[in-house]
Amino acid sequence: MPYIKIPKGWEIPENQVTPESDYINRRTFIKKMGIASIGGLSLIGTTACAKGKGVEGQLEAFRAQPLAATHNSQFTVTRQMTDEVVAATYNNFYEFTMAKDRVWKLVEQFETRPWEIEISGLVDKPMTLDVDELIKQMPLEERIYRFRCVETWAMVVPWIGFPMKALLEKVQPKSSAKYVQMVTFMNPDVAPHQNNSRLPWPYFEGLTLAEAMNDLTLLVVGIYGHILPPQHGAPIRLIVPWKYGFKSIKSIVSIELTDRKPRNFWNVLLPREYGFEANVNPNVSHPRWSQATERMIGSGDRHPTVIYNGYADAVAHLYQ
Ligand SMILES: Nc1nc2c(c(=O)[nH]1)N[C@H]1C(S)=C(S)[C@@H](COP(=O)(O)O)O[C@H]1N2
Ligand SMILES: [Mo]
Repeated sequence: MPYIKIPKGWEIPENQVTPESDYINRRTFIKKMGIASIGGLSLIGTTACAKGKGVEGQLEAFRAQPLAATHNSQFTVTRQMTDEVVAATYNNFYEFTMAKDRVWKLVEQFETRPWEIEISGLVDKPMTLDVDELIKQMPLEERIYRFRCVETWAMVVPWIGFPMKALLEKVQPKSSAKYVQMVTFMNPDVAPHQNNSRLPWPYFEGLTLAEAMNDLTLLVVGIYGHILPPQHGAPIRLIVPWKYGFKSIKSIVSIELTDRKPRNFWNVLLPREYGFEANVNPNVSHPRWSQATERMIGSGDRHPTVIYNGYADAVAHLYQ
């Protein structure tokens, strides 16, 4: 099992128990002052100068790398699709920054190829695969899914990926496997916020094996018809559309089958605010956000939150 640093209770003083974002804002501010005084300026400078083209210029390079995938019309939603630029400039990727509108810039020096992903633990056929080899072997589908963050914003985007089930069948879980633990890359040289040692990097998440085997659970390698831009968690990330966004771990390097319930990043940081299951539910408020309604990014339209984010038919049986 990859090494995961669990912060002690005293490392998370009560007065820092604020948002998914506010918790880290204060620290980011302190960190920035630190960077300015120790010569991290070159890092910031490179980003600003070399890439003056804006997000459209950045996305051009990805549109030039289309991914062939079968559109699966079973997963169309009635809501309006989120604009690509809106989705690409409003991201949670705390390894880089807490500021949603700055992630797309900070990821420009994040190299997502070559990239290996290790599948290990309670499986008959453990393997380590190059992500592009994996993509070639897998049946790629495009699915339009609703996506809902616990901060109450929502979007509708066309993901390209393959059911996690297809990968798990390849490695053949042993009958003792009950859970799947996933871990994100660790590289503080390119992901500056990973220098914040108060956070239990690298990011980690988990699912029950039944959740991982559900048909909705996707390993995503593309969006809007092309390979995934780094801000969305390139080269490969999870999407579990009936759960709050923090479950959908980005830039995965390790998938491990276990017989013990995995920990998850936000639950370790703030156990009274973030659980393991984290299913979208309008009737269960987060301590700081009512979950009764959600706001579509881009349009700003508000809608009532739907149980399991609208996917009850596919997943409600998992929680009887
Ligand atoms: N490794 C990693 N995965 C992550 C996060 C993160 O900070 N690091 N943020 C999560 C949260 S809170 C959300 S809402 C979604 C955001 O995905 P998007 O930026 O593609 O919309 O990614 C999730 N996966
Ligand atoms: Mo989120």
